[in-house]
Amino acid sequence: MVENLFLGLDCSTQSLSAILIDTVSKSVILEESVNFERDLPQYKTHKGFLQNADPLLVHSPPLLWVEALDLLCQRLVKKGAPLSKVKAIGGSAQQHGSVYLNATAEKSLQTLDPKKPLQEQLKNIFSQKTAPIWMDSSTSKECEEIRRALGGVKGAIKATGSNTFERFTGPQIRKFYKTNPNAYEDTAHIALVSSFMTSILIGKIAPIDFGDGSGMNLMDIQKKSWHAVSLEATAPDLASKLPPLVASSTIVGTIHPYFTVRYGFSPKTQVLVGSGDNPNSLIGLGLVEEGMVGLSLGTSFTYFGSVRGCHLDSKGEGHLFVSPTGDYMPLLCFHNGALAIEALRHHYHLDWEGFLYALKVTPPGNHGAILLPYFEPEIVPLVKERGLRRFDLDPTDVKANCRAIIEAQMLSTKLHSLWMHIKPTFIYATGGVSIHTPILQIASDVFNCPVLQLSVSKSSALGAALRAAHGYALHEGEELSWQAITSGFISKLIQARIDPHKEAATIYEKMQEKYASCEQTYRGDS
Ligand code: XUL
Repeated sequence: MVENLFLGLDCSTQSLSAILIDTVSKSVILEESVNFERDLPQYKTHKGFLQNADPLLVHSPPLLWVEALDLLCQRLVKKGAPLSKVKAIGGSAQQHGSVYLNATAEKSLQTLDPKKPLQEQLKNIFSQKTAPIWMDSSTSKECEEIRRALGGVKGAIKATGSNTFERFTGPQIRKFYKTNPNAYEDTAHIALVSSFMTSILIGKIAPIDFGDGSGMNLMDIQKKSWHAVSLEATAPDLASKLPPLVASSTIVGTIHPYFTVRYGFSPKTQVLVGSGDNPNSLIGLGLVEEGMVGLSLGTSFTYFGSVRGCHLDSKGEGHLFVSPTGDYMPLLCFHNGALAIEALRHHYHLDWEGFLYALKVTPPGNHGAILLPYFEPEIVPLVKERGLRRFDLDPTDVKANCRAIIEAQMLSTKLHSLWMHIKPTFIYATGGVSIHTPILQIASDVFNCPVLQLSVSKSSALGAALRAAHGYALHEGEELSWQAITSGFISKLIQARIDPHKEAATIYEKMQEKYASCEQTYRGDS
């Protein structure tokens, strides 16, 4: 039986997952996962991060990820995963988080002894024992300082693809330098979560790829190199602590003997540069051509796609990342996604059945009723204080309120994504809320575009495995199209296709203007 096996690893906020794929049969061979809170309770994390009295401070211990890697490999071996046949490994990780390594790190990584666990050998390589992660929002001051040096919001966007954001790595590094200058001085290398995990696999400090580099406020989004002015504004001597930036198809080394001896990987196993979970997920959903967009309906909602041109969001609400395909990946992240729907359901004492029934018996356009659902402060549009606002909507009309929240979420997504210059041909929907087709019908009608409902829970790990397959083929001199790599996998994941209803689409087209003016009124008032 001919097989071509590739392994994808994803170090997310709450777990480390593996997915093993065969690109000949286009199938997932097996999946395995380590849950940080449940499986490694000694690190005392809650949902993968450390509880802090200051809710703005969100850190995780990187040693937890180190130990999780050993545990994951043990579980793969126990399950009988054919690790000796894996040709290449691709890594994915939560974006923006930073790991601070001291001068002993390089040697410790190089000389890993297969007889001892990773955790024992790597516990002293950190110049800061905890890593700030993407949920940290304690760096407003540093954002302001770096933004000013880059010439304000527009300057920051033009330079790095995004306005300065609290969770982005540059502001985090600046805060570390300001609050702990000695530990900063002791830092020889700064890694992202993805490059840190890759460094362990290859036993040396790994480069950062253009995709994850775009989430740092430190990379020149056009030239794809470190941005000198931003580095200067962030911390002294920063260039010497950062690894090189490389394209996300780059093979960065072969696997360290630690993994061949201990877990049976082949010494020939190639390791691809790691990338962020969002760029990986773009590949895991098969969004490799312009016009294909992803709508991830989780706790927060994200909307992203693939475009050729470097189109920036001059309002600074969205981000532009480099895609693994070499094109660009615009992304919007809405805080009030599923969490807002849950809050509304809770308010009206409705279960999901009741909520979906309300969508069924109310008409598209909701007779012009609009609800702005800021149960939590919102990222897009920027709303700093939580608060609801109803326009032509009676708060006691439960059913109309249910329809209004979904219509507002979709109209907002459409309105704020205009800068992306993407006319969607298909919307690929994932995430917990996407199992509800009446919600996807509203998305389809608002965007006047078919929505494909996908069943995939580990799109980032799958994307990492597919990236490994693509990078390996390139390395072997074979030019494989992204379409050829992804299509066989993605077609198996499609559960349903939801087409737009013409009349509803016309109603929403007209409603867009009213929705925009309601948002403006709210922001003017608040
Ligand atoms: C994107 C972001 C999150 C993390 C989650 O900018 O902050 O999607 O990557 O892991």
